[in-house]
Amino acid sequence: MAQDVQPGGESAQNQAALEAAGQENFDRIIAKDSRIEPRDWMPNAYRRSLVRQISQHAHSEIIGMQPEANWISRAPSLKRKSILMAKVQDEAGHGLYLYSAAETLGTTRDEMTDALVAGKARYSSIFNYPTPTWADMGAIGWMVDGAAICNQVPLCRASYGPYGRAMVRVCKEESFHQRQGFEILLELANGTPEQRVMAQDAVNRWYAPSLMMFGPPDDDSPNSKQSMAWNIKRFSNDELRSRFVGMMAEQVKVLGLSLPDEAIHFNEDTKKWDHGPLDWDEFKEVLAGRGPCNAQRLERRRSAHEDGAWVREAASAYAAKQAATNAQKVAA
Ligand code: FAQ
Repeated sequence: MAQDVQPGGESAQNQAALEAAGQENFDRIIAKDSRIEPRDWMPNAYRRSLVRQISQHAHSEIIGMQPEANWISRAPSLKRKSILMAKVQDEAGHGLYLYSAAETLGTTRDEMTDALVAGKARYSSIFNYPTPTWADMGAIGWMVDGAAICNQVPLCRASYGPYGRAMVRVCKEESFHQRQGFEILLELANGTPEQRVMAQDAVNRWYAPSLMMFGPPDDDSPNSKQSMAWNIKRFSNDELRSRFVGMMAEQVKVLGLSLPDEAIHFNEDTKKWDHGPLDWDEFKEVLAGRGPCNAQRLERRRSAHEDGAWVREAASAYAAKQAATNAQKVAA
């Protein structure tokens, strides 16, 4: 008896078979702890989650240039100026690797940038705090880049190939950034009494925001479980935060400064570092766009984007001209 085939039914069946084979291959790659590459089939939710995380990460690097760029012209010596300028340029480079990694997932850089300048995209909470003194450059390097390293070294093993590979280079540069920040603080901590006070004040102000960089507590982290099942994240937010506290608790002794948290201790039962409570209401306020510098950071990014419009237009016109010349050469 002839089978009753619905119009389009055969291609729908083929599609379903392709999806099933794709899912099977994807699951096998994840189970082997191997890598997904841009042309591999991947579930839409995996793609969306990666675009979410990688684009936020890219935006953080770009917005993260602002608090430090603020000090390039005021750094205390030519040497300090050039080191800081190189660091800020590195952050721009990190943003570009990350936008490129996100583009391999099918989202254009223009789409990501538009979301950022429209105030619809997230970027790290940490960059919404002010940098009133030179010691803030030390605290950002030591604590913010230090937290970034703790968080990002495991991301070098992220299951999505382009993201993991970008992270390898980013982490090498962040390690240099952390040391330069530590060295700024070390010099201030061993300087005049006023410099020492300035260093301690910066450490006090950046401590809690840098712990919040790791994201909400595990019980309040909606993305962690799935991200860990997909081998994007390797450790939970609290695990990484605890590791970071342990790292700082040791290094602060070398600086001869202190961390503004008397609850810090190594918990022998859990074998983890514990710390005092954090103000998660403040974190939520910053994420909602109401942190101390959110409006300023976004406005600066918007105006820089508008000011750069002529560069993008010129680059597009040049690319079109080159393409036309090449096409003529091929035709001739
Ligand atoms: N700020 O469910 P989870 C740097 C959001 S780069 C703002 O736990 P997830 C270098 C989160 O997106 C710093 N939003 O989320 C540098 C989610 O919202 P969504 C950036 C945050 O993804 C140094 C919601 O809360 N680093 O510092 C934050 O599993 C110096 C629920 O959270 C990265 O982006 C936050 N702190 O874990 C540059 C690293 N935390 O998306 C210049 C890559 C959480 O559902 C100068 N990203 N949220 O709307 C990650 O590792 C993860 O995405 C986490 C969050 C750990 C940030």
